[in-house]
Amino acid sequence: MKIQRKSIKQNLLGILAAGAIALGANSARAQTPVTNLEMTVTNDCSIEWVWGTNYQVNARSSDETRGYVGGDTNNWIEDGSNATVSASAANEDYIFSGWTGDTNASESTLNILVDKPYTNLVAKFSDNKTNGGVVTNGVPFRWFTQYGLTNKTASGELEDSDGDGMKNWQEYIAGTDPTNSASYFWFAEFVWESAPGHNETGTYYTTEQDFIDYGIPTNTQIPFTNYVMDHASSRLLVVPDSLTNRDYGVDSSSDLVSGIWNKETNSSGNGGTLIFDMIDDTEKAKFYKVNVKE
Ligand SMILES: [Ca+2]
Repeated sequence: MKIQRKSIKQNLLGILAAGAIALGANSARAQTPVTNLEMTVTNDCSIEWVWGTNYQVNARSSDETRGYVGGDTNNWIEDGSNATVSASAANEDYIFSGWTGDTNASESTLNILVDKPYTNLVAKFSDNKTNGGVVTNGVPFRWFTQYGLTNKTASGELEDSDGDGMKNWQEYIAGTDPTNSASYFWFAEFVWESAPGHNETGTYYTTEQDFIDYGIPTNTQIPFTNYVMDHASSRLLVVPDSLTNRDYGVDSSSDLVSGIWNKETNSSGNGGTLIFDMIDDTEKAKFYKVNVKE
């Protein structure tokens, strides 16, 4: 007979017999569960069923691509006994970052005195970006791995692996490919001049002569589908391939000599073409820069 709830179960440890002349090895409390007891009863006697409590211990990884758990997980542990559960990162790209659920312990190996069920031990793992303990520009190791770059160090962050002028850490922030010299962070400026009050809707294609040169490839065209140009002098700053997990901003200056830049606007990326409409900008001489941050 076994009594079991979801994470607690009672196991029959043995049977005690007293006052009887009990025969056989099962006549006293057994160390292991006993399912049969044969007695020859010759006078008054009593028997006692002895039960032990077991609790379930179960640990899991918050992300099995980043790390795993081992030890006494997915086990039944006797009440009052110790269980050991450990967490390990899957590879050098990740590090163990603590437990959540039944405990908030920070050590990767847990020694638990089991006096209740532990069914929600969740190991957390985060990006390894410490470069041997030194945090520099915060590039995750997995990003180097993604692009086949093996120098996962501070010097690797500062390299320009594809020779496009952007350092690898800058390409990580911008979400560009550090191994493709045609992939780098850039933006375009498009100025639409029309009569005051003019309002047009349509698809606009910019060509290189519309741009101030920010390193835009020749003959690149960017479509603005159904974009309303409703100002006499609309000025659009365009980030072609924005990322949803990055923030973009525009700073401006009227004087490059002073080096003073003022924040104009900012926006989260939308996963596609991000357009900053500097619609109220009437200054003729103005300089812009677009920035991106994680
Ligand atoms: Ca580069």
